[in-house]
Amino acid sequence: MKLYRTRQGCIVEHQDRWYSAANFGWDDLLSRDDLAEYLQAYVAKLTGLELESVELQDGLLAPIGQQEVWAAGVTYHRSRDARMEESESAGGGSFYDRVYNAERPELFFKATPHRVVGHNGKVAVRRDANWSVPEPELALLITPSGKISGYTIGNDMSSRDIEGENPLYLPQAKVYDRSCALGPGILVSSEALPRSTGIRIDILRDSKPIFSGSTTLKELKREPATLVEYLYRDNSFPNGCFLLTGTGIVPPDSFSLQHGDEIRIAIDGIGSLTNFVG
Ligand code: DO4
Ligand code: MG
Repeated sequence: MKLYRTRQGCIVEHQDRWYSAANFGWDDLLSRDDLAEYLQAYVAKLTGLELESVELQDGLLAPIGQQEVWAAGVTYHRSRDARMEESESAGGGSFYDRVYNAERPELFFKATPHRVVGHNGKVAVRRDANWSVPEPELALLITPSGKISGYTIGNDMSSRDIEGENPLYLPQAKVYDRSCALGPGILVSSEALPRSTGIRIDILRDSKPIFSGSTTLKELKREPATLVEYLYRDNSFPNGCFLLTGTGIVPPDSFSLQHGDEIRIAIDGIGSLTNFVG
């Protein structure tokens, strides 16, 4: 079952059928621990009343209301390696390795809702950065009580030169207007995703592929539930939150995003998120 936030209100997709749930508030739905069961009971009552046609492309919004977005870092070996290289001259040779192996994960604040764009929206690169990359990540939807109730696709846009210059610059490398994309919708499920779940990115410049990469959740070093447990320690989220789980795909060092680039991120079972740099 998938849940979309649209200009016409919430829309539920279940077994290839589409149902309007326009009478529900987004934040109320996202706060429910029983979201999957609740929506299933809702659509069961609506049999025969599904939408005739759904024009999602035009009306689709980022699947976020009042939630904060947080992110985990250095949860894949590939990210650890890339970070150690980019921060070598700042003495980063050891601290990324140490956090990769430590019990406590790296967790950082990523975005407030107004910094997030949805499917087909424009993500930004900082004007004072000269090495910018997208980070394709599985995003968890977590309820106020700390339950994982769904999944979406996240793009943790990052300025590698700023982050590499000094680790204390991480918030500037990560948090700015349109630095985060989420969508297209939410896969509503409290089941863990299979480890074989694939994550793929394709970046196109002038409609031609310039970088592609893929990984699977087998490479994710931390359990999503453990990341959530650390995030919720002495921290409350009245409307729930999204947690990006880290990137396992890093383009070569020669690559930096340019205005007009198209970024496509796909995660098995969830869908495909497209954004443009602008
Ligand atoms: O440690 C810096 C950020 C790491 C990150 O965003 C990632 O691994 O995805
Ligand atoms: Mg990241």
